[in-house]
Amino acid sequence: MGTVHNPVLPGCYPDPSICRVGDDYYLVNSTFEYFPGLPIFHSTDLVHWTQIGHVITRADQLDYTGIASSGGLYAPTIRFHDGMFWLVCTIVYPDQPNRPGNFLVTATDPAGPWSDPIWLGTAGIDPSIFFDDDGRIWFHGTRLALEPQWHDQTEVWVREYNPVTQRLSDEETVIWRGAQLGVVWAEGPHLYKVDGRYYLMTAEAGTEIHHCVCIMRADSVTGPYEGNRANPVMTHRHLGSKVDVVGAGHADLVQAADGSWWAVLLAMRIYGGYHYPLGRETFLVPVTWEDGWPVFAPGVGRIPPVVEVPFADAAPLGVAQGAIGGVVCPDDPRWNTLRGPADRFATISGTSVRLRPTDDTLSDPGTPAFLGIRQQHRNVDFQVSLNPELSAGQEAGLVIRQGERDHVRLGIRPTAEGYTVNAVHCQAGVEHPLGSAKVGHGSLQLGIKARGRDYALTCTRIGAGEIVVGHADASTLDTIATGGFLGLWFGVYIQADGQPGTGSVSVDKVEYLPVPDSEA
Ligand code: 6LW
Repeated sequence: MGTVHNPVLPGCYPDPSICRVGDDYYLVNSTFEYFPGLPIFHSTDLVHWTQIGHVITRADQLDYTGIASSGGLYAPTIRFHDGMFWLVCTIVYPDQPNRPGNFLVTATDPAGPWSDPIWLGTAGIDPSIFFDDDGRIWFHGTRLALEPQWHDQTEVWVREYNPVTQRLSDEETVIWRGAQLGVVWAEGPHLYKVDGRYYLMTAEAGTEIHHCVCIMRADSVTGPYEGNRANPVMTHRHLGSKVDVVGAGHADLVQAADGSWWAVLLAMRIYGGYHYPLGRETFLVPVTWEDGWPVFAPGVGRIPPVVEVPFADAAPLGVAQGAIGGVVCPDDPRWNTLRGPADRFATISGTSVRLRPTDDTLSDPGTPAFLGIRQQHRNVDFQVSLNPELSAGQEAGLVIRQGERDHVRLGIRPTAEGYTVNAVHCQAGVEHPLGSAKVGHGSLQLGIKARGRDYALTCTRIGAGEIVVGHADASTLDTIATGGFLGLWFGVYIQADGQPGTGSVSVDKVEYLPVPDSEA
């Protein structure tokens, strides 16, 4: 017996999709403007998850140009069919909402490489793909209703996919417009066939506190779909905002080899008031079937904090699935850049990475010299040893990143008397100083000590004590404060005023050290 301590993937891992091949499970999440895009996780028991690769790994695979934060890659679906992995997704260009962004990629090895995209010519979000047992393939997705009855009403459409021509049929059926009158954003559709009946599962009411999971069924893939009287079959919205987990929704179902059923879904852990700096995370819930309908978390009706998986090996106590700790090496798959590969600005030598500025800064929707990892724990020390060799106008250091317009930088700048370190909050695009100190020359260590909402921004010089340069507040950086879809990332960066300049920074050691709640 193995035990999942929810969330199964802590940190910003929203919109999970899952499939099984024999005894192997594969899971994928949205990644928005981050690169590489769409991480693939593998598990043999639903408890222990390891990242094995990414789907979007090549600069020429997708065009991320100009995609503002919280645009980009939304809600993928992964399936296995006919010896191949199929993944459908959308790239969203926030300034071009009608640009058709739905695409299909395939791979024989889920670790990659994945193919170049086949563009399906359809707009809207949250595509999914269903392989019927008669060999037919059905593509489905969500869009704002063409003839809406209310604001933000969406519709789920289905079209047949022809794998020979790699095109969708012109014939389209709208199969769902929401389980309740007035409901917004019926989205994240997935079709399944169970015991000869077609099931449509959707997320509804928006990916915030009212989020929920609904289930419908039909005798034909194109409907008509009948909603379950128990809808929504999973939600936390009736619990109010004073609970530990909110926003349960956007689920995908999988049947285990032993016949048991499970759902992965997103939800948010709140702390420090009604805020969720870690973003939307991936949770696991057991599912049973009664009278031809799925029951989520039977007898409990909400995401259980702990889930027993009968066919899993016992996990070492205290180890959270997918959680990270220790030293983060340059080739670690957790690293992300923005909108393009790191080879534009990073050179790896051994365990060090040298960063040189690009033409972009962290305030631009481009590819600044930034390497980041998700904040996955509310209490954690992120500390980085830097050896700066900066030229005039350059700045290098750590960042707590929500997006271009909202982030906190702890950056070193050269002056006539050596370096100064400055803490700055860029809030809705406006910079506010949080503190500064003189730090002389040479190597130093910068740190973010996250303790709930409070981030202490620290600087330690070799042979000298640690100073706290300033504090930042997580509740000014999460999506409750800023809008958008993302949790926070911690990163290292170098940028310049104007021209990039000739200097650089060597990042010699990066540590991400979760602090147990009892010691925080
Ligand atoms: C995604 C939508 C949603 O496309 O949020 O949770 C959007 N639901 O389904 C971005 O993650």
